[in-house]
Amino acid sequence: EPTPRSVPVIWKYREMRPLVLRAAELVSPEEAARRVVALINPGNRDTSACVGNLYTGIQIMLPGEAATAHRHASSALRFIMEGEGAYTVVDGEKMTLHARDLVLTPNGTWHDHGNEGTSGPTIWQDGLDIPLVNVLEANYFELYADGRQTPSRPVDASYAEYGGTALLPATERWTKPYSPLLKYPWEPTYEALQRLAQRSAGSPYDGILMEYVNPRTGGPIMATMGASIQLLRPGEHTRAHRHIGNIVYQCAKGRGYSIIGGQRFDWEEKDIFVVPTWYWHEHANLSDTEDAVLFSFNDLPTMKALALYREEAYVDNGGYQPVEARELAGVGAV
Ligand code: GTQ
Repeated sequence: EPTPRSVPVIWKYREMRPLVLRAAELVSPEEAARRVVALINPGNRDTSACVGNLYTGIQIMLPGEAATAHRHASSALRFIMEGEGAYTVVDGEKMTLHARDLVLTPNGTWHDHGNEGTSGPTIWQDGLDIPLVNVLEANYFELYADGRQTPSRPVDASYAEYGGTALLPATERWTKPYSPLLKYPWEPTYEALQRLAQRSAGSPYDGILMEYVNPRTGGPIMATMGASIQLLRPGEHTRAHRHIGNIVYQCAKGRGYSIIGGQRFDWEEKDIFVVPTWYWHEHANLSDTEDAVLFSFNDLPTMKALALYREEAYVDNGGYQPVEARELAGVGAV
């Protein structure tokens, strides 16, 4: 059986936030290029990974600060934790960042970040496949010659073209191996979750689970990493399952706990925790009145592309049974 070196772990936001603010006192974005507090899995300290071959870190951008543009073979995503006024520019498209938005920086795209606000720091979670691409010895890194990008497309252009509706621009020819939609704002995401919760029982293992997809293909947002958002109804406690693939969670709303490999981890907003591959896990919403929402990203597209994906449901007598058909039908959709 898979025996991951990574262990389940939770990083509490109230403990991370002062460290991230301290980082902003110690180094400037000019010195650091990327000023990030990286979360390292205690089971695998010699790799800059939070779980499996996934990397995560907390990046902070103070008002008036900006970091230069670069690109690399690694893919990146960001889930915004707090603050107003920051932006990221991806291949000439400037996107405004707001709490709980998901923004993509697919592999090979130029990206730089800044904060034009006046009200305080913007803090976000970065998710990258750096350890995977490094272990495959396929990475490169290139600095942008002109420092920062001059936007060549209107602000939030991909969201105007691809987001918010089930309509796609008919004339567009998109051939790149990642989603043409780069920003998935929070409000419509939460509305979609609530709408689905009204008409669906959801998954016994995940509650109301929705995947952020490439609107062109219906497949995952990027070739190596996927992302999901899930809602647990008041009082909901899911059944346990395990699968191949590592998951990095951030609590977007509410409070609850997850039992991972028999250990309980209590979470509240902005806490980050990981489920290593093949660990049994279940989730519970601790509120009887409010829903709880978990954002997550994962390496499932990698596992599925390599035909390694498997899933098992925990059975009450301590045994297990394979989960068939419906989930496995996803294989090949990458
Ligand atoms: O924002 O470009 O946390 O390149 C690590 C590597 C962030 C970024 C990280 C990166 C970035």
